[in-house]
Amino acid sequence: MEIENGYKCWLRYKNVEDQSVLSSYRPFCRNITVTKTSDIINYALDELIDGISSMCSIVPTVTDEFVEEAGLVIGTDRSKIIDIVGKEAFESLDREGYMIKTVKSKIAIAGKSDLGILYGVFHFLRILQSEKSITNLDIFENPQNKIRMIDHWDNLDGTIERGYAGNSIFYKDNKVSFDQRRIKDYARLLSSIGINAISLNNVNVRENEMRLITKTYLTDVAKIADIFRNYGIKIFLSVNFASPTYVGKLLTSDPLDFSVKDWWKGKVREIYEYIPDFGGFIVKADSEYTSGPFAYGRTHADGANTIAQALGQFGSLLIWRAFVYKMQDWRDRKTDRAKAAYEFFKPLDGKFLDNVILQIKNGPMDFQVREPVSPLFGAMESTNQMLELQITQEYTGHQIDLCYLVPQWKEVFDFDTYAAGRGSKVSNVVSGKTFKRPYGGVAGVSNVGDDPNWTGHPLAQANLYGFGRLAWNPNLSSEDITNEWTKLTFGNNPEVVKTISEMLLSSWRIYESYTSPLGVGWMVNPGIHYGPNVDGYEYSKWGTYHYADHEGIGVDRTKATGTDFISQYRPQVAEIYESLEKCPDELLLFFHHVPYTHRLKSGKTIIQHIYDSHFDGVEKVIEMKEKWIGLKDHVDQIIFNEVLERFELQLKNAIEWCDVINSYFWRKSGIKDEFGRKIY
Ligand code: GCV
Repeated sequence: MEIENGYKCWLRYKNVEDQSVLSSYRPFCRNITVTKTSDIINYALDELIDGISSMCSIVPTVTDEFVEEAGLVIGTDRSKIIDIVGKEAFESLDREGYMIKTVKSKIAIAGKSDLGILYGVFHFLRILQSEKSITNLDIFENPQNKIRMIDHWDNLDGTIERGYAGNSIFYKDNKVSFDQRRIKDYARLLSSIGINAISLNNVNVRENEMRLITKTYLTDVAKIADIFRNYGIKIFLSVNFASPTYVGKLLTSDPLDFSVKDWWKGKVREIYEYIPDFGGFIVKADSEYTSGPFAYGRTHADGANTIAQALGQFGSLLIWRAFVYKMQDWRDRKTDRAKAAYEFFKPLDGKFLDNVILQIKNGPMDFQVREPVSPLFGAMESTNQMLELQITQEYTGHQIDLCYLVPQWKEVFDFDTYAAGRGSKVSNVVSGKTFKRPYGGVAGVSNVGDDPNWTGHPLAQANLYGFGRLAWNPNLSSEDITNEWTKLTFGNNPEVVKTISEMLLSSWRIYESYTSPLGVGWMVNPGIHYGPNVDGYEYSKWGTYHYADHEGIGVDRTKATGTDFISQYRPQVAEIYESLEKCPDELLLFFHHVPYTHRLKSGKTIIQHIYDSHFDGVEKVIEMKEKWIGLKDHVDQIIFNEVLERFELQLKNAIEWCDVINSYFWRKSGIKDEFGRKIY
């Protein structure tokens, strides 16, 4: 028997166990008619044949002619397919959309493009893996976001910034170095969840990585692009704003200098000789010591537009990050880092070229366990926007602690910005719908490395899966995505599916409960961002403070008495956050400085909430661990052991957090725990 170590993730294609389901599948799966060929369709066909052979133990025959017998029909353009799925519906498919429809003894998988077929095939295989009925399929899918992207923070030396699953799968020893099969499997995994873009290197583009856009490296980068192309995934590269100086040896990188403009144009032309469908660049400028337009007295629009113009020659895109803020003095109580992105970018609305997309992190600070949604969403009516999420668990447990982020991301997508009246959800703003923008989408910072199971913690695969599914359709529910992933990965045993799904769905709140309380954030060990250190960032330059003293805690960001960050939101939202009564408990300390005796909506005081939630978090981790132990006979051994090991580490971490946080606040406040539990 093959030993499962997690490498196949959700594409395991295990035998269909239910015999009646199996016999209903076989007639449909015996023949495949494919009406068109292309590289992408051939890869889709390979996947379909592999999947069917392995799940249904039959090898389908493939023809390019319509046959009378039952079977699958896949293709884009021929009238017979359109007859099956219906002309009207077919016409309303987008370029990447697809339909799957059962009509009598045939199932058609139809799309307007090869890519639609590929996505349709993966969807069909998902149905078989979940052992659902296929006798009456009527599926119509268009992606909600044009760009569905994975951002790697990989460095050429093979390390990964904020990587928790081994080294890079693309680079080693300052060379492009990869295992073809592995990259192909990665492309399959990504394409199966609808990802269509990937950025191959860290947004912190240091000296070595600057050379990725030179001849020395482009031949190899092009080889990676060749693999991803077959799965409909375009390659992007992060570039340093000062490349004209460092790479081009120009005297300046001033974006308004003609030699600089020409340099970018020439560079883009050169890249296109290697990668004819190159997606574009990502730029992190003037942020955390990276170079940028400020050095030349220029705005971010000046900076972005020069590079975008060069990319525009080929219709490709510039993704410009809004994560811009300045270092500060902790004594300065007026400056508020949360305000920075809005202050820099809002005045530039309407000044960016049409192929520039502003990539905005979900929160105004930095991927904390809990923070509000960035007010920049919805503030830039005339600018393309993209949401940036962090799949890799920098502040959320390093892929040691279980922290399934889909519920957090759902809250972000569903957040109402009120930018164009009620119902202007972040999902609609970033898809381009709200302001009718040509481009938009979602990017996730990758959690993948060269660990045999890709993500280190086997259950962290669910974050990658969930990210892709939400990028395709942010309206999917957390529960549906979670059940789906669990079934594809662990099979259809209802007890197993229930236990693992519940574990995943509760894990973010559990992680939140034993780490920093009520949205205050940042009580982590500086640099590594794992484990408790309440004052680790309190007297630093990073703008990340909690202001705890003997009376109270929290950052006053109100208009009335604080930094007035709250005014960056539309009035309907600002009014809620400004009010102590209306502000949601879980964000209270992000927006308000309150005494420890302040009562939350839950009826508890702040201090008692801190004690209770931390003790409770530890209990919950113990429960999760026990539940996992209960699955021993139903989960592959390697995976079982790896998860168990991590639960043991998570428990240690939770206890450490609980004891450090509770002791700190007991010592600061002098207020006892109502239940007299052990605090140090
Ligand atoms: C790539 C945070 C992380 C950095 C990261 C940065 C960013 O500050 O700690 O490692 O740098 O975000 O998103 O640019």
